[in-house]
Amino acid sequence: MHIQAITLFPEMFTALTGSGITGRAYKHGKWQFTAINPRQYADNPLGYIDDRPFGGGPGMIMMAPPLQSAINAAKETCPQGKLIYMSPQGKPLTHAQVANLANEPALIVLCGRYEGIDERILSGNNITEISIGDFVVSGGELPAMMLMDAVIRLLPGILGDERSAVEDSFVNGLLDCPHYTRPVEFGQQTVPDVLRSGNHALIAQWRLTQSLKRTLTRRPDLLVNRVLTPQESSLLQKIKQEEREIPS
Ligand code: 9D3
Repeated sequence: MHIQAITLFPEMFTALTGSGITGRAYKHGKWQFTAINPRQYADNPLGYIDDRPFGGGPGMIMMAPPLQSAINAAKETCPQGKLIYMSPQGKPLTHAQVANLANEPALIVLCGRYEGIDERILSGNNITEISIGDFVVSGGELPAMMLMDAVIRLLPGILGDERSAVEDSFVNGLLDCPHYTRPVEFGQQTVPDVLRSGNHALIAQWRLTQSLKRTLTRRPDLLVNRVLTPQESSLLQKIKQEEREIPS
């Protein structure tokens, strides 16, 4: 997959090309990255690409002409690239959407700064607007990098253990269970006996129960839209029963 970022801060993306799983995959040629800086298409010698908003108000707006030139250049390199604008006005990113994006041959990710971009870039191009959640960050670069990281780890041959992608939280719609490793005793806290019992059916049931409990208390919204298996339903019933018997 080829990802092109349109950004005033190309150097930020070295976090993805240089480190961790995404960095190793990049070195192995599993994905390609190029950055286009709209500043190179500025029509003035000082390289300004922003201007004051019509109608007044605080902050600056990224101008349409240099952004359109950058988009055109990106399309030239990646004609089949899906165009994405990281934006607080977009639909919040979901794992299902990440999985769909992982099937694209190329992505062109536009990162905004200042108060945003001239609306005519959005109306004049086929652009998908994507947010990363209901909180404010300073620009589109970190959101773009989060999207890219999520997509890249789903590309074929990236994760060492292919199972970890399948068993992720959100992939199965429940939060993950607690995990433990050595040592068995850590201060006053010990590893739950069941995990050292060697009884794999019992371990699987314990893990599923923990996942259901956590999802019920921390993210009940996830359970609303999820179809439960008969085993999950009966475990959940038991959990709710216990809650009524021992009120916290
Ligand atoms: C006062 C209006 N604000 C819009 C919600 C101004 C504003 C805040 C932050 C304008 C741009 C930004 C920069 N944010 C992004 O570019 C961004 C973002 C975000 O702030 N939150 C969640 N997802 C995203 S994707 C891009």
